[in-house]
Amino acid sequence: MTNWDEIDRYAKQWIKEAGERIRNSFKMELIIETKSNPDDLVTNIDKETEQFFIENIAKTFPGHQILGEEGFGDSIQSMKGITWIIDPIDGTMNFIHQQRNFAISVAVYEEGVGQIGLIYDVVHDELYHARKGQGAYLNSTEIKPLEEVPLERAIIAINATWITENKRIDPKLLIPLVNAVRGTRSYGSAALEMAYVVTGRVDAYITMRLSPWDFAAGIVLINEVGGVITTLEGEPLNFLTENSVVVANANIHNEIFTKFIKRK
Ligand code: 2AM
Ligand code: CA
Ligand code: CA
Ligand code: CA
Repeated sequence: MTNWDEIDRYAKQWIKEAGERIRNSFKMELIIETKSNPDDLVTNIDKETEQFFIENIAKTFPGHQILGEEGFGDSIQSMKGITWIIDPIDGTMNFIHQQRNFAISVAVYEEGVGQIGLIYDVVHDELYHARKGQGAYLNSTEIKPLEEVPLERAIIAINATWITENKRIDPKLLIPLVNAVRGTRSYGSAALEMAYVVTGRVDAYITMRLSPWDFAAGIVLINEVGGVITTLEGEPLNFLTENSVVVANANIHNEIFTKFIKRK
């Protein structure tokens, strides 16, 4: 039998330790490199943080597989068994330029089902955490289930990629949505934007292309408060590929699809 309490205890201990290390790194000079394009950034701290998790997990739970953004884990072919999914710094550009608006995202899945989701806002020392079926918490405070919000009072998090040409959606489809809602926001950290949907600070987050480490923890949290997460096609997310993501309060998710995207 899997001891989920033990895994949860270690996951929380390691994410706090990793956060402490990141806070201490603010005094040091960063080594910044680019990945797929000049705006796709990675630092030595992203890499060291991922390695910190991998060393601890491999030592403590040698049978678990690990998927991490920076590639120090396993190249996973399936979600069989227990899989840790780690984004050591989500919002690297913010980390470099602002020293805020970034998070560590850690999730643990069993046979493709999310059991533990942790998003740690390092600068604010705020840990969003959830276990499947046991509610979602911000530090020690339980997060209430999401209540229905009228579209005209909703705030949606959406980034500028939707105003440029893209393969997934005609950008014009979203203009009426932006007009209908109360406001839009863009924070530049998918994990934090999902945590904000979980806490009702925003009512939806729409983005064109995310990887499993960006949303794995967020899904566990959003499920615990009755939110809904799908691709722009209305399908469940796939953990072995990139995905478009629509995550929202249930009634807002439904309205986005029935009135604006019209694809579900
Ligand atoms: P990252 O900081 O871990 O790379 C920025 O709007 C958000 O999109 C961040 O959560 C960022 O995660 C994520 N993202 C996903 N794919 C990306 C890419 N190819 N380049 C930059 N950011 C990406
Ligand atoms: Ca990245
Ligand atoms: Ca990320
Ligand atoms: Ca990252």
